[in-house]
Amino acid sequence: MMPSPSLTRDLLILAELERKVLWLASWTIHHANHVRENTDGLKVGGHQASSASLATIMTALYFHSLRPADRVAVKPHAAPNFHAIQYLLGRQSRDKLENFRGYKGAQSYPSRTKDADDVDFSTGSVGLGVAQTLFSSLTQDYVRAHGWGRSRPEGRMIALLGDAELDEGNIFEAILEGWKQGLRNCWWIVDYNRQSLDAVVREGLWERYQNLFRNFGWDVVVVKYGSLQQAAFAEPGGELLRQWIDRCPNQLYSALVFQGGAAWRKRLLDEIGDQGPVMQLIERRSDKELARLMNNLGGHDLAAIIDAFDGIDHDRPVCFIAYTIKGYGLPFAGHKDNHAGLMTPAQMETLRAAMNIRPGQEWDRFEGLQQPAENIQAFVDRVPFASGGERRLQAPRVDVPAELAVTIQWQTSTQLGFGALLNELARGTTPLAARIVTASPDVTVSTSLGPWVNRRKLFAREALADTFKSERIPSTFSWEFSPAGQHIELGIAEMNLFALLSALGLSHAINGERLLPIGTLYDPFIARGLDALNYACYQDARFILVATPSGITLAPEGGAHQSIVEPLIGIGQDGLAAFEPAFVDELAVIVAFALDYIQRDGGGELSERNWLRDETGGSVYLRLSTRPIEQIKREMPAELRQAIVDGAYWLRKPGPNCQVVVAYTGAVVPEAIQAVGLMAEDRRDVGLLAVTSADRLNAGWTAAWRARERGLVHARSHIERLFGGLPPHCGIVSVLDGHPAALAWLGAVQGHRVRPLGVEHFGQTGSIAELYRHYGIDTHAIMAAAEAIAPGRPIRHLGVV
Ligand SMILES: Cc1ncc(C[n+]2csc(CCOP(=O)(O)OP(=O)(O)O)c2C)c(N)n1
Ligand SMILES: [Mg+2]
Repeated sequence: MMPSPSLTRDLLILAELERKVLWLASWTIHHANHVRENTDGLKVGGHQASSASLATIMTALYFHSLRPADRVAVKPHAAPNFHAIQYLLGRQSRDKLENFRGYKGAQSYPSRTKDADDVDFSTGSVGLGVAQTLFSSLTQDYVRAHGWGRSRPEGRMIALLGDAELDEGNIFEAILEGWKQGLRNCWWIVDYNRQSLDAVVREGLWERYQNLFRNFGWDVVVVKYGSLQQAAFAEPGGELLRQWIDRCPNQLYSALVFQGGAAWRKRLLDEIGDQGPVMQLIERRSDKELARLMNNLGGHDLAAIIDAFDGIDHDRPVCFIAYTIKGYGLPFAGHKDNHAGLMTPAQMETLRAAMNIRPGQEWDRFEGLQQPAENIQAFVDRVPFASGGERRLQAPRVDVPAELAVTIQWQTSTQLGFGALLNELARGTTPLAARIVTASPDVTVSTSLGPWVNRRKLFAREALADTFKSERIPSTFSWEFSPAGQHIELGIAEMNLFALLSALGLSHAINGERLLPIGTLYDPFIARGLDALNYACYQDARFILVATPSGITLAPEGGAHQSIVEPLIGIGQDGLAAFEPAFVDELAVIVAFALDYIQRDGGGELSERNWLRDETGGSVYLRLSTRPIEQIKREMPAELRQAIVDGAYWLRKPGPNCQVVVAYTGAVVPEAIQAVGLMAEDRRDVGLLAVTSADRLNAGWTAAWRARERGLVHARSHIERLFGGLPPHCGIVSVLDGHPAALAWLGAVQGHRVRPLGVEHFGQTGSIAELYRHYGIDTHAIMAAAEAIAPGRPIRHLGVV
């Protein structure tokens, strides 16, 4: 296809910009290694080869094809290109570029939270940013189907991905889910350089990908040959050249790219040079021209790429497989070891000369260009992508009442309580309920979301009736899909749940419409999607994660489903506030807090009350249980409410001569209460501490230390105030259905001895009583621990339980 005259004009400028992107990205990395002071003796990576591979495609995308509503996840190692492009667009500072990979400089991998140049989606852990675009597209559809955000045009969610990213399983889980959900407006552009970190990829992979994507309803566009190659194929003998290229193994092609023109000539003449006109085709070209021709793969040809992008006239998902050369335009192009390669100063000087850059003018936007600077600037000023103003959107906060209504059965579990709370919200007509969107990977009913879904329905762009209902077959659950539905049912892939929560949880910034996402899954399977959860937190997506059932308390449900490490994840995961309540009234307080907390975006100041980042907000993890527990009938004064949110309160306040404190979390509460009752006769002033959030309690404690070390001598955290009156000699027995380390630190708060009980091994099924006994978190274990840590007369009831 002949480009239009205006595109031909644009192509000249785009070619200049492409050179500029390649130069700036290469120089940025070089500068970090050879110019800026590097005190650590570490190589400041930067992946010049990996970045160069995408220079052409990214130039075409950002300076031609993207529209303001489009959102992009950039391959982690193409960060230098991204920063260079934003710099050329006037959206990145020279300062940040000069400080690439440095403290507060432009980030190694594009980061929504740490970069200042308008990153749409963070990337770094390969595969996750890619899936994120798919789920962002579903989120956009969800928002629009609910009648929100329609005044803005639909955006395309685009991933630029390395070919080896397709090795990550989460990509395939996402593709399958996308197919189920009717994915649209999603482009994945594969940088098909046929190299990963260590290796050159298998032959013919593109064909596998092509079949796979087509099977799931994607359009697949292979951009293999550049326009020089296409023109050469039309010359006499050209067809033979094309056939040779198609047959050439990846390794050999890469090796020849690295070796250059003379090597190409020798190889081509040896293999096809005796076949008439193709010899002339080769001989007509100098070594340099021949290398240029053979390097002119589709992914390095602006016209071919733009043609492919502009050729899409539908909203179905598209996978572009663009042939590229890793390290294109640089001395190590094609070399299989080039992933971490850095150009030497001498090589950089050669590149500088080729780019016409004078020493000292390396950062100049217009240095070395062949066209007048004002033409380039005028073009940049017209770039459609940059013409829409602020791309990071905002949405108002949705009001959350201080108290959520719920009817509490006298004996119930936190999981059922959660179902009842959502059911109550679903009955109302509040804006709060309207903005909630739930999701679950095939455990909707078994995590108690059923009543909510019955009322609020499942989401799909096309309505779909529940056949069981229309056939009048009795069923507890109505399974009706509609565009107004508020539950997204996923297949059993926890990675997808987290990727979806990450996308839903950024809707305020991406779509300008706030969603309050709640995802449910079984607690042990957090581990299945942990990297995606970490990724969601890293890019500051906001959601509530409800994990149930948990621990060994799920008893007969099966040893393989028991979770041990998750309370430590709750403590360790940045950006995630973890709670594990025992009673439903506590849960109601925590859910109300959580719905508000996930909407906060204030400054990073610590609250002087609990030394937590309560103004900044974050996401929330609720670890719940299926164990029915006798509830306490009580008032919920503001003070108790606050203590529950801060992480702990005295269920039984210790007296001045306290010998033992039992600190418990979650479903083991009956054992803790019983143990305290039974040892009351033999130990003085026993205290019972309900820990609703080991995470927040711990975070407040360490933050108060930091504040004191900065000179704020009066800083006191919540746990320090609670333990303030404890005599030094008392012992602490901590207990939870999870790893004991989650509460063991309590002993360090005031220097008390602590015996941490918890679960360190797993796998046995049985009744709760049998398992608590087996793993040592039952009443007996608590009392035995108390007797050992708080010596005194024998605890008489120890023999009874
Ligand atoms: C989950 C994960 N595992 C490993 C890595 C380390 N790593 C970074 S890039 C890379 C290979 C990338 O190859 P490809 O996607 O083809 O990109 P290219 O460098 O060829 O452009 C690996 C293994 C990572 N970033 N994330
Ligand atoms: Mg690759």
